[in-house]
Amino acid sequence: MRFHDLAKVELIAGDGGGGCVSFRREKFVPRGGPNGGNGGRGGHIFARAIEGLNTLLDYRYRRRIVSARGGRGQGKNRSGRGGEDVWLDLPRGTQVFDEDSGALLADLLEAGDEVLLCSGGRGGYGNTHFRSSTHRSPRMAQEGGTGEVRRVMLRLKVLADVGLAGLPNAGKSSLLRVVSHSRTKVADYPYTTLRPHLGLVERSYREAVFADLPGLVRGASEGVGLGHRFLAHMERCRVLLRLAEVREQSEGDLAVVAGRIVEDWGIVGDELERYGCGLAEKACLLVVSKGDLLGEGEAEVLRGLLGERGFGKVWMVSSVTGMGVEELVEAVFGLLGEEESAYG
Ligand SMILES: Nc1nc2c(ncn2[C@@H]2O[C@H](COP(=O)(O)OP(=O)(O)O)[C@@H](O)[C@H]2O)c(=O)[nH]1
Ligand SMILES: [Mg+2]
Repeated sequence: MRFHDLAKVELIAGDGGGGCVSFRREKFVPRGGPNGGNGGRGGHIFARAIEGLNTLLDYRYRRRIVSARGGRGQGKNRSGRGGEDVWLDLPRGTQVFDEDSGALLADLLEAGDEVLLCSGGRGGYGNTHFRSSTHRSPRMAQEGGTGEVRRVMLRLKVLADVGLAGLPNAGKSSLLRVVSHSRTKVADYPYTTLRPHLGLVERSYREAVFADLPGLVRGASEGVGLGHRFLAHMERCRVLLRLAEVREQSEGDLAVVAGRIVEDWGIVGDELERYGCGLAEKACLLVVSKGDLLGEGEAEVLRGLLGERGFGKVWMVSSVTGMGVEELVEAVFGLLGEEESAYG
């Protein structure tokens, strides 16, 4: 389920500082010329995508963001200080919409992508600016401009509808290949390292994007290997499939097979839980892969054994024979439908 992928924020850029009215005062110069400096510009408000953020949670609590005013101009032609700019740091994949018009202002895909959302007001001219041959002692200065105000909606795009989570060799890539027939329609996600493989899964009029995310290992949530990146990607999937394989080395002892499956699911589940960010609460299906390695009738026995251990609802599939694959896809579409109606 999507937890923190929407936030609304009001942005108020600082006003510009006013210009100054001032005249030189020097010995022997009875009436000096104007020397009022210009006001400083108000701070701008920018947004940028940075590495290492995964949610918009921060912006749920920062409803209003304000940048500083520009300083007033001063005598001796000193300009006012510029107001400091403010940067909104956002996760990659955040879209910024103007809340009132609904227009997409920016799609911040890569770390470093940035956009100016609100301009600070311009600084007002000091009276020096208004001097001319006919107007040698202007007593006027300009007010600073008003900073822009804008309400924006931030939305973190989901990476994929369905994420495949499992230890290396669990059969994730193979499953992605058999469920998706039209991979070419899905562009590679523009992340530089640890690129998830995406597959478009189409069944009659419905479609969903599945992501095969390599890199889950024990300790991933502590940042072992690329695990942390993997989990960050997972967070941006709506439904997870937790895969565990039927291991060939188990020599046909189904109790051992069941034990290993439960253990593998557990490792994956532990990492999801330790990572936090709502990963453990996401809609999740438990999948047993490589079901073709089971002999005649063994699938049912294994199902029974898993049931005894408290895993009553499992999907048994084979990417080799196609066993159980369509039932799994059906179940996934069912979950996605529920999730959509719950979150509008
Ligand atoms: N017998 C059998 N082998 C499979 C199945 N799915 C994957 N494999 C094999 O298991 C190994 C790992 O599969 P892969 O999809 O690359 O796993 P991943 O590391 O989770 O992506 C490969 O040698 C696959 O050929 C399956 O359904 N049945
Ligand atoms: Mg793989």
